[in-house]
Amino acid sequence: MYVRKTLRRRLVASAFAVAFGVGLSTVVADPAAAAVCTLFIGQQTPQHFYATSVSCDGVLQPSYSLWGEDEIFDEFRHTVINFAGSVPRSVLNEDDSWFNREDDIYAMVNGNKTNVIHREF
Ligand SMILES: [Ca+2]
Ligand SMILES: [Ca+2]
Ligand SMILES: [Ca+2]
Repeated sequence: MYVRKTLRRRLVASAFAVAFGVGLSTVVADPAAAAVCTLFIGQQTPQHFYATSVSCDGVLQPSYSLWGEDEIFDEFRHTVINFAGSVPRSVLNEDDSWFNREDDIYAMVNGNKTNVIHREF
């Protein structure tokens, strides 16, 4: 009785693992979910603006949101629409305390997170 129960549990577990494995590979195969997105931030202009842009799989994105990465909660900073990626320094200067001045900026686009740029803006 006990042996039979254990066997049944094992069968259920392995069936679940197979189903889960198939589910995972389906997600990975979906090109929309697996887009590789890259954030670019240019140099500061004399007016203290920075050009930002995001490309996913080589395609420039018209809109995305900019976030500051932090220890507990990441900070939402700005939404870019219509390729208007020029943002004032204050948007990117997400950490400005005496013990931490370095900023950690990434973008989100269609649920995809870009690289994080660590710089003092
Ligand atoms: Ca930060
Ligand atoms: Ca911050
Ligand atoms: Ca800063």
